[in-house]
Amino acid sequence: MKRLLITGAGGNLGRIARARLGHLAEILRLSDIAGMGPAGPGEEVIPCDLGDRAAVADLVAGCDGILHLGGVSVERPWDEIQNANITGVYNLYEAARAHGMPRIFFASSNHTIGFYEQDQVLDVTDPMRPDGLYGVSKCFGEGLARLYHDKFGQESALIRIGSCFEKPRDRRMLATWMSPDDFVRLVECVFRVPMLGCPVIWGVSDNDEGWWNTETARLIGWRPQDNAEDFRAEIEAAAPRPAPDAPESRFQGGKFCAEPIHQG
Ligand code: NAI
Ligand code: 15L
Repeated sequence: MKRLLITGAGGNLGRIARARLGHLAEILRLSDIAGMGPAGPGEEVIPCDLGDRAAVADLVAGCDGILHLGGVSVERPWDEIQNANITGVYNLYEAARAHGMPRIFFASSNHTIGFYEQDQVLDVTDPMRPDGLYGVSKCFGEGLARLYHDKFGQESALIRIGSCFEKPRDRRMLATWMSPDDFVRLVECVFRVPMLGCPVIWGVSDNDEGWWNTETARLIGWRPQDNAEDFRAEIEAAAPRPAPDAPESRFQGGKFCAEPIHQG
């Protein structure tokens, strides 16, 4: 494609995408409210608050695909979540509708279902059980993406990311981890598959331990290859096992389930 927009380009996954996905487009258009440094060859750097409707419309104009990673990525006060993850996602989808409906990778989260217990295996069709305002905002994003698909034909991949870090950081992530390499391969599949539609896909590696039925990954030809089990000994040696009734042992969303409703 000619131009791929990466929102959240200054963040954890945005930096990985910038470094490793330049081959997907002639130009990477990088955007964030955080610092991104100067544009390199084949890059455009455009700071933009997702909550600014006119700026988001300009940002999306001329783009052939959108890797939407930008937004509040943890539990925070409502006003912050509302600006970036509610108004911001609406602004993005309206901008896409006005500018040729470029395909969207929507970074959803396991926190859409965080209150399921860890002994349950979920399908993407199971009812959402968000574990906080952040999780609710990702439920909203998935709902908006589906509305724009059903009403207008907008294609989106709704990727419920588990925990994407260089390595799993605790016992829960032995089940929720997605490696950066699998993330890169996932983004490639989303933008290369001829027909996408609007599937929900668990963003998780091929971990021995797992709570999610990952068969929808096959719809886009994505085969995760890494396995958090490789890090089990390291994780188990690093810290004692949490109590069985602690949120990180009990719920799929882990500690997010014990977060308060943060006030501004
Ligand atoms: P991050 O917090 O490192 O990056 C998000 C970026 O969005 C930040 O650079 C931030 O400045 C930017 N941002 C926040 N508010 C904004 C606004 N109003 N306008 C424009 N930009 C704004 O998060 P990370 O880890 O890179 O995650 C990327 C996406 O994937 C997020 O949407 C997150 O919710 C989602 N996700 C990530 C997971 C992970 O394990 N890394 C797990 C599940 C979901
Ligand atoms: C998320 O949705 C967050 O963005 C990320 O920072 C991690 O906390 C991840 O979920 C997780 O559940 O481990």
